[in-house]
Amino acid sequence: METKHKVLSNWVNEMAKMCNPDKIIWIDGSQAQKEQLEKEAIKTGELTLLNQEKLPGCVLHRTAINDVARTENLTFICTTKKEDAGPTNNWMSPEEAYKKAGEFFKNAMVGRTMYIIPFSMGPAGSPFSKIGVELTDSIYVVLNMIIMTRVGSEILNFLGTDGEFTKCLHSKADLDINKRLILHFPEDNTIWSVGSGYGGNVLLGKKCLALRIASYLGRKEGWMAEHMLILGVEKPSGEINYIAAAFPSACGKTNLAMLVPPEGLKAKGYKVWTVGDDIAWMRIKEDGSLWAINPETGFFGVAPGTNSKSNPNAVATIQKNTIYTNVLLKKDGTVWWEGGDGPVPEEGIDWMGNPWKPGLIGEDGKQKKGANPNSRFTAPVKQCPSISPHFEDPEGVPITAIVFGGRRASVAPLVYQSFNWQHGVFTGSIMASEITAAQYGAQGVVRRDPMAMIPFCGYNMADYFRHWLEMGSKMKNPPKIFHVNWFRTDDNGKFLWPGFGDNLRVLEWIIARSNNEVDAIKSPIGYIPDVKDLDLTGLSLDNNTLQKLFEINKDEWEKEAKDIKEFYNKFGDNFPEELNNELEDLIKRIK
Ligand code: OXD
Ligand code: MN
Repeated sequence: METKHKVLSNWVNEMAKMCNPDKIIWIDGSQAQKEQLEKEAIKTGELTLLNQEKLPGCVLHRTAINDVARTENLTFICTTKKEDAGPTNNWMSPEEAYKKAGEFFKNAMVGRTMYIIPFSMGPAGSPFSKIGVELTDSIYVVLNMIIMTRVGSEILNFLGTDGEFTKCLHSKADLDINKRLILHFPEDNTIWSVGSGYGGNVLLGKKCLALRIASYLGRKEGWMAEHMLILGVEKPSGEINYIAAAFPSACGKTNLAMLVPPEGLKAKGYKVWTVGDDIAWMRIKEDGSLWAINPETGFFGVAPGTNSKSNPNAVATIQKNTIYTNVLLKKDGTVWWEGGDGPVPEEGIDWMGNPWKPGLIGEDGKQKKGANPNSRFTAPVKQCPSISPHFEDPEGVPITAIVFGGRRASVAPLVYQSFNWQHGVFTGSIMASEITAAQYGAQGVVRRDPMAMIPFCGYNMADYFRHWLEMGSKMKNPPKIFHVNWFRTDDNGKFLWPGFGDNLRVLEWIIARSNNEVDAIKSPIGYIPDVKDLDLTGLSLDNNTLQKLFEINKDEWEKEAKDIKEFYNKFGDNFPEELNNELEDLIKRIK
């Protein structure tokens, strides 16, 4: 395979000269080539073939022990001017970044093969889509990209002789954390990632292109790249409303995207359709509405906690053609993770490759986990039983409502609606999520994470907020904006709301509000439901619980407003005045 695209072939030659691979292979997207690569990776131990009777087409991969999550401290936005990266991103000058990483890339592929992966985010030919080419020395990356994106010769054909593409360079190099860098050059439409083998750092179509670079392009070109799931809620009448929702990592995006209606709503005739679980690209169409696609073709989901109760659609999706990363390997060649289905296995090989049994104590005095808490499955979207018939639609789906959310034990009620678009942008900009003791140790610590984009915005977030405001003013029918909190607790730390499938009860109200079908109560922070308008059949929530779910506590909100002000102050003069005004108005209303 070759290309007549001059810029592409020159760039490939230049990168090959620097990385010095023994061989170069173009990924053509064929089944035969994929199988060949799988075989090779199984031979070298990069992959382990799982029980093919029980898990056909499935393999297991273990990353290096110090390489199991995104490394935000080693992730940089490299713009000429520092202020273009803004106060929430790490910044490095392009000159320094190319030089520093260039040293790590030099001869990094000696004795290895460089794979060239042409890929498209979004259906090729759709007005939404963007093309990238990733160079990598990892078969694991190639096989993941084949699931997560549209890969192969077709994409090269589509690119033609002079099409635009994002230049993505990756090398594992020697997986040394001291020589690891994840660099974004939005001005050059380029990504360089070196020294890591972990998904979020190396599947460059995902967080790096589809969020960081795409958010930059979106602002320039007048569209939006967001950290959002997309789902369709089909009403008994057959009408489908699409919702795009942003939550920080580990707040249940994949579970919500694949929601199974609870008995009561199922009996009413509700169905839920999955369009995407992580990323939404959104454009304003001629009809003055916002339309969205999921640019990916796979799920890169967190395994622990995924089971037939929490997410039956995910469990069904990952029974075949799935790459498992850092999970426990069972004796029968199948896999398991904490919070997974079935009994805890009596023995197995843990995510680090060591013999494991329940109750083993690690060096830190804690019980050793069989699977890494951030272990993952990579599986094709098409295998999901709830996949939307519009998943591949090049036109996307029309968005009725945008939902923001976080994990808050207090402060935020179950659901509220913003007063208008500008107030909705404010609502997104004040998003926050609590770090739980179980996860990170510092219980109650709140991290501000506007629109869940703190780790993923490729430019100054003050400009990002302005872009959101401008998008709203360009729309005739902007989506209505809501905020939800599934995680409010009682005084004993017990969740007040059942969550999971029952979240559809809240989505039902959101859709009714968006279509002006139901009234609401005006509160200082937004519109909240009259409880009689929520379908709670089959739930046994007492009055006290309901009251607590919707409580807006003056002291808590005054403290919150102070914290928001401090966060806003980081941005300096560049910050949109509209949002400062919204904050002042909020302070007045809660008084
Ligand atoms: C992800 C994340 O992997 O948000 O999707 O960390
Ligand atoms: Mn994510």
